[in-house]
Amino acid sequence: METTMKEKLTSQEAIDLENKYGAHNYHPLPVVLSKGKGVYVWDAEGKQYYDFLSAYSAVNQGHSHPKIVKALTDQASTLALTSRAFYNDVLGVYEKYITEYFGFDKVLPMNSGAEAVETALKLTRKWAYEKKGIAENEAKIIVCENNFHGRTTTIISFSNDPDARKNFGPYTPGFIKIPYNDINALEEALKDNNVAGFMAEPIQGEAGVYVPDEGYISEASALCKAAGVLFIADEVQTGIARTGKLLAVDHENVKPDVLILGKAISGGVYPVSAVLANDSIMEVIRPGEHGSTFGGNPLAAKVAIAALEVIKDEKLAENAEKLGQLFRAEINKLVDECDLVKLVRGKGLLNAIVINDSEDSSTAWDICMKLRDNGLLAKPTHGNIIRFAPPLVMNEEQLMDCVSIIKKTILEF
Ligand code: IF1
Repeated sequence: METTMKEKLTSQEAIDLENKYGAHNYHPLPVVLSKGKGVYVWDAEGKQYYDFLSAYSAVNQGHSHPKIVKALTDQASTLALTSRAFYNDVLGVYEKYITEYFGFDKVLPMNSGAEAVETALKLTRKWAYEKKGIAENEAKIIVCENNFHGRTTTIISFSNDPDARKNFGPYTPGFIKIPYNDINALEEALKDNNVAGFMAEPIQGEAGVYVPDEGYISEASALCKAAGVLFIADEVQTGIARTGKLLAVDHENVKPDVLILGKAISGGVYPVSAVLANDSIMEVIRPGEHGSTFGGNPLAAKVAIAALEVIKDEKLAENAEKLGQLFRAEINKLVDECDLVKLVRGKGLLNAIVINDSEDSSTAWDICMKLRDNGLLAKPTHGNIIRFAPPLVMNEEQLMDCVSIIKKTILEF
């Protein structure tokens, strides 16, 4: 079919275009979105849904938040991109703002979460050689099984998800995998003097919202400190108020040596990511040793300031904590009522339910299709787990409306 030039595509036309002209690197739920505002999205035919995925926690501030969009449009029509070949009058202001906001000496600005993870890995290795004295090319970084840190060749080199890894070799060496939430395994791995860092998600998102035992993060951080190893927290998904605190590590008052941020740092209107660390670590990177064309551009800087201001101004961490408690309490009633839902788990508004069916069953997908018909969008992570992560601007009435949609859908199943 010729590419339609008419104003509004139907959902089917949009799907057909993507199928024909786009790489098939995703299997989206069959719904075509064309508008978003706050907790709502609308499809191409104008049907309204609650967004219970928030673009994988990138839209914590709600879709198209007016203050963030204004920052985007104002800066875009002033100065969008200079590259770092020159200074600009916004980046330094942003760097001061974000380092004070999270309590670190310096920030290295990037664009995607994976780029920030790669930056943190390079920083840790360089720190190992130049500060810790590990022999060149011998540095090792400990990671957790069932991790998700992005999709670059190095990152998937330490993934144990066959879909993420298969036929993308040869793989980058220098990583040690240990079981998540197993402090003894970490203690054992830290005996290797060539270990430079330990990177972990404070809650494993993609693995199915695995919340580690109380104390795991603080004990891990303490073990790293004692071993002279950097603790690297990947808060790309759990950060920016999602779990009921500004950062998930704040639940245990842990300050990581290296903090990785992405997604909601921009409220979802522009790709922004960042790596924060203190001078003793960040100073190992010198001019010309790392960067990217768009890293730290004025547009990203302005958008990120606005997005982070919204988090504080609208007390979104507190709201996520309150609504998260309510959500899990309500869904636990459903767990008692029907055996299709095995359990609900999470922190703040990062939650997931485990469906009482085999990993390879289509039940979770089928439930998400019914949820879509009933006006709520969510998607399974692995197999039989459905992640529920609405924008943090949701109010109690909307949440209870969503709970009744979820209950109705599950009980109808
Ligand atoms: C996809 C998952 C979530 C992340 C953590 C780094 C990154 C991510 C903890 C990389 C990105 C995204 C990627 C997106 C779907 C989504 C996802 F399902 F893939 F795993 F959220 F759980 N660290 N997660 O969660 O950030 O480069 O994407 O900006 O690849 O399908 P990115």
